[in-house]
Amino acid sequence: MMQTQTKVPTFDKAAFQASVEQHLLVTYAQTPATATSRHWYLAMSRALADISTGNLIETEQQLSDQSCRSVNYLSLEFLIGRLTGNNLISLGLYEQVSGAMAALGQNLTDLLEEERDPALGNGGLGRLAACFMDSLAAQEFPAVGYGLHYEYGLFRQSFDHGRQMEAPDAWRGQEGYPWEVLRPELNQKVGLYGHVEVYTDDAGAERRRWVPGMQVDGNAWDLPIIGYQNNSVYPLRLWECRAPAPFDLALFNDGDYIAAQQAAIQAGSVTKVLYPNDNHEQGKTLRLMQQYFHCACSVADILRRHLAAGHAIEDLAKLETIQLNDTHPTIAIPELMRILLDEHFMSWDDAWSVCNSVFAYTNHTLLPEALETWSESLIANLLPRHLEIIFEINHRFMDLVEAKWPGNDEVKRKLSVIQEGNQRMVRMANLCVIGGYAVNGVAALHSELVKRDLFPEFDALYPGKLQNVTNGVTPRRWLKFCNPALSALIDEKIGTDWPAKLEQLSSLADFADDAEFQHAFMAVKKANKQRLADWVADNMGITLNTDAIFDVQIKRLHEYKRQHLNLVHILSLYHRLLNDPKFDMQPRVFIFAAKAAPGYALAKDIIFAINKVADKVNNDSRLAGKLKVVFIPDYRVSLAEIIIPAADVSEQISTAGKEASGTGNMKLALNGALTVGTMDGANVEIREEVGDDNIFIFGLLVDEVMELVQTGYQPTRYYESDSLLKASLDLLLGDTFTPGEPDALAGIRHNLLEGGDPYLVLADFADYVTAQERIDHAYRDKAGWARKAILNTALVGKFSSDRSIRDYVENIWQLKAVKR
Ligand code: GL5
Repeated sequence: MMQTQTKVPTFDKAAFQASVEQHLLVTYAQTPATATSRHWYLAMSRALADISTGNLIETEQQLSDQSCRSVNYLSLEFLIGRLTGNNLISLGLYEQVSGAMAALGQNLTDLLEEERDPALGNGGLGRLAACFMDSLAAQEFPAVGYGLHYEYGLFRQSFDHGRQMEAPDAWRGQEGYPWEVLRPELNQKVGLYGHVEVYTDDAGAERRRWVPGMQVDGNAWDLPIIGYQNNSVYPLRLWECRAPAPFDLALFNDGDYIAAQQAAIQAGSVTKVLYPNDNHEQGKTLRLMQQYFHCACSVADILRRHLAAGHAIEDLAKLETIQLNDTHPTIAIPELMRILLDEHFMSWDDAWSVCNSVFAYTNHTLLPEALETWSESLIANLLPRHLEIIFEINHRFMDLVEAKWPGNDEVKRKLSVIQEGNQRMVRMANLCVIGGYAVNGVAALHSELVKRDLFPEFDALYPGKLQNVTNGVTPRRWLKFCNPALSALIDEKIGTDWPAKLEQLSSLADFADDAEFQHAFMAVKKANKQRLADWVADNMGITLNTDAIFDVQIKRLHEYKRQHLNLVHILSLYHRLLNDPKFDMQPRVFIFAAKAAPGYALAKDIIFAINKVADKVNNDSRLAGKLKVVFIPDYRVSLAEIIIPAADVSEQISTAGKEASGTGNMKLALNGALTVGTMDGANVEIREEVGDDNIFIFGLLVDEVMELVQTGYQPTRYYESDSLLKASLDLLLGDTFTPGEPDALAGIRHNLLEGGDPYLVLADFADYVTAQERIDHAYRDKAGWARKAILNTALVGKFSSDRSIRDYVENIWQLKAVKR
């Protein structure tokens, strides 16, 4: 096979080992005799970070010297997952370091298990940001990721008698995270509260400026984003909020210890914890503080880089673009306007034209409860000057609307940044569309719905501004690293370039009917199922049969994702196995993993119900092992890395129109799982790629969903007319699954019947059952199934995040790759 040349650093084994032992001693006060696995992992990672930090600084310098245009990816979430294993792959040092550590008596695989996932994100949106950083570095498109250095990441989940419990996630441990480096020279000052002052400048002009009532410090922590075998390293810069002084010495000396530390406590709380909501906004003051703190530090850092490289402020848009990951960093728009107007004294028009060519915005959801609005009074209090600027932006925008739709107050009300009502609210999405040069949805269907349903008038007003960039996932983490056995098999067949050129996987399709390849492919799947089964046995004490179909639904718990549709189907299987002597099925293991937002009661009830049903069916000997249910606790990136390679079936069953894209669907298909899914999000495009024979599509289409809701959906009609559905739902009554606690699961049934079933679970149930029967039937044909699984891996090359990034680069950011 032809291989292209990749750049990997030369590896000096003895020097590396010396560096590890040096860190062991100097950083962690251990000798090889006293060190635990955790110490070895920490010292090894520090030794590797020494290499990447050098490259980070050199890359930074090169990009600055060459005046390269960069993208600044602003996101409140980066769900990066463990870095050490992946970085070894990017550095091209996996084998060498494994050998070097073995010679020190350490097993690399065990050491990698010592790393706690940095869970600085909730779900798909945060994980997408991490995949995008990986793809930017892999293709050497200059980039800086800007996020927050949360002291606590997404909560740790455990189950107590089936109920979700939450505990803080101290991801850095006591020793600190070995990959991060503090950059005190980049620290920023950030104001909050206060008032706006009017003054006359030297030329006699009246000007306005913000006089903050409080100031906090932003400390910069850099994590290295290591380009895949190319020596480029970009920063993921995470801001930590601190008080300018640790305490007030005078108060402390007076003995008032609490008051002395008040400012530090307040500042420390800003980046204390990640808000655990996925696809949902909460409108809390502290959250707005987080958002502003993130934007103020990031915008200031972008301007610092720009000015330090000797560029004029007016040229900002030539060298920098800022991508807003959802509306969470919207306040960066008025923040940049404020700096250009009040600190650089630009005219409104000039400042606006800079802003308008710097910002672009990605929309990740149509769900109304996730579209952020902030109360005007809250912004007035926290950011008084920004509110003035928002008003001015809106005022000028309303003139534009008037010119386009003269006298049409309805359209003005709809497009205005200010939503009228008892409490006036600021609509962040509208501000993004008005303030930026591009807006994109995250899958073809979603982007169409953004234009058709969410922002039709904006689309008419700004033709071409609303675009699509279909999401993607990094093939380095989501195939090469997480599925080494399949990767080795692919290497053998098509060479080793595919991790950087995923479309090359399509040549695997030539082997889809090759019996030997089918055998090898399914042997890998079986070994991956065994790896997962071992994990489940060790951690949960449940034994799984690896000949069974491994049916996987892993994602945040949300009504629209319909884990409860999956549950009702499981109940229907249980019912049939016990009551229908003619019913037969392939053994199936239903695997769930999901966190519910702590305040989301129904989502937590669904977790409880699945756990209770699992307890019962897993121990019911009448089922002869045909049905198993496992809910794996504390879902996180490192668990996804074990579950995904082991999946036969991928559940992507959201109500059509609700899941903007999904990215788990891509990861699972890439690893040879067959999708059972609705025509929603990126499922639509996965179907286009793999073909109808290799995916199980069911359910109402977007327009059918809308029509049903508009004409008055009555879930009870489905319940009354479908005896299997009725029997399945009625199993939630009584105490079949909750001995001694009758009706403990009835809330879910109640939500579906009396609660109106807002996500149309009952309407899609019958078709879902049929799709599941097709799966059962297809799995019986071993060669046929292997063919389908191979074709899934072969035909989803489009969903590499490298391709997504190239779409952004070509259609939105206009960047050039810069090779090191
Ligand atoms: C999400 C969407 O719900 C997903 O469909 C999408 O794949 C993801 C990335 O674009 O963004 N929006 C959101 O708020 N979260 C998502 O996962 O958390």
